[in-house]
Amino acid sequence: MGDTTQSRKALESMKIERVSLYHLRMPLVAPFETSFGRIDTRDCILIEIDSQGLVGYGECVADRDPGYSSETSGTAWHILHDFIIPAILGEDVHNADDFQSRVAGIRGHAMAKAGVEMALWDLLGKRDELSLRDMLGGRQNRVAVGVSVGIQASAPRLVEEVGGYLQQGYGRIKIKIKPGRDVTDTRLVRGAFPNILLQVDANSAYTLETATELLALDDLDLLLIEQPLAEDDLWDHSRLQARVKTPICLDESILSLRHARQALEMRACRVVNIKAGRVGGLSQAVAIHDLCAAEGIPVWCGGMLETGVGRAANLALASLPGFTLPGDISASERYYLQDITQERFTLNPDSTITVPDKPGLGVSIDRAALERFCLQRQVFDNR
Ligand code: NPQ
Ligand code: MG
Repeated sequence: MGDTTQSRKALESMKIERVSLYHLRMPLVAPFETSFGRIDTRDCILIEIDSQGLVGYGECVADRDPGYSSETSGTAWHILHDFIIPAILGEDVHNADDFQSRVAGIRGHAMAKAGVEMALWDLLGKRDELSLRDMLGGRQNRVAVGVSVGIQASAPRLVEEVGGYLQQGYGRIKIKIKPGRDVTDTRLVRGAFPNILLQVDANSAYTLETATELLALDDLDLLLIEQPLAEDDLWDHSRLQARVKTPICLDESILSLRHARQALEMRACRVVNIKAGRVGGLSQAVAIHDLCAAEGIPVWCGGMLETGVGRAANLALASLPGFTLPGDISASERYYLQDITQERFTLNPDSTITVPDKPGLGVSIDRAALERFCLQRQVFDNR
């Protein structure tokens, strides 16, 4: 009986009647600096899909500049406008897999695809009255989280900043590093807070040669060293991992399930950061989670300074059982004074955030905030 219901739902149609794009620019509460640059506003594209009386939302996490990734809000707009939306508008899209097969001929542009896939999950959940957590196979009601701390003006200033987040209740700290601002900064933080869960993220700022500087981090009891080398450099990560006992975690390098498998096979990392945007959607993110779980590799949910929409999706994803390390999913106030969701996410005293349990993503849009942050809007109508 259960199987019959499942297959009926899987084949139920979901006609894509209208897609609306909103290019948003969100002011941050404070500038955020990484090895690739400093921002004080965050761009994204909100995708709204109307289908049979329901509305689903998804967030494309590409930023204005190609710093973290080669995708930008501009490339995503182009690919959505010219290729992805024409591939689905007016069509019956059954589920995430059906969507992925319809866009399989569009090479790359993972973040653009992931934003649409998220909106489809939101619609499917609203139609079937299931939360995204339940659809993905999540188990927990609350997920462990940490905070990502940007590069500060000085190392003492960084210690102060970290102290502030510990005060707020964050149980895991990640600090951004770059050449010249790595070992000294990290050592000072470790000295000030000997017992905290601490990790670093270089966002690809080193080469195998310059990474010799980072060998000194091995004595600082870090949870992991995230993405020291280039995105397209799995091999040198494996050479570096052989030289350090601290686990290397790959972020930018893991662009697909295949990359994940090959990274594990060549021992390029011992931990994997999963971001649905980077890998082309929540379905790929779950597949990478499943592979890592089978291989005994811990994973955690990365963050892209998401609005409440993407944050809700991250919480659902991070509730899967293999997400055993705290995610980069902070409270809304870490990044935004005003968000575009009615819901604001707050930190529980045990450094967790509660996973939404309403249908789909479980969030509703604050239309006034959406209008306020919207730079450009376009509607694609098939009715
Ligand atoms: C990371 N995120 O883990 C990313 C990097 C990052 C929370 O550290 C705009 C768009 C700004 C994407 C800043 C965190 C960004 C961004 C940082 C991604 O590597
Ligand atoms: Mg990272």
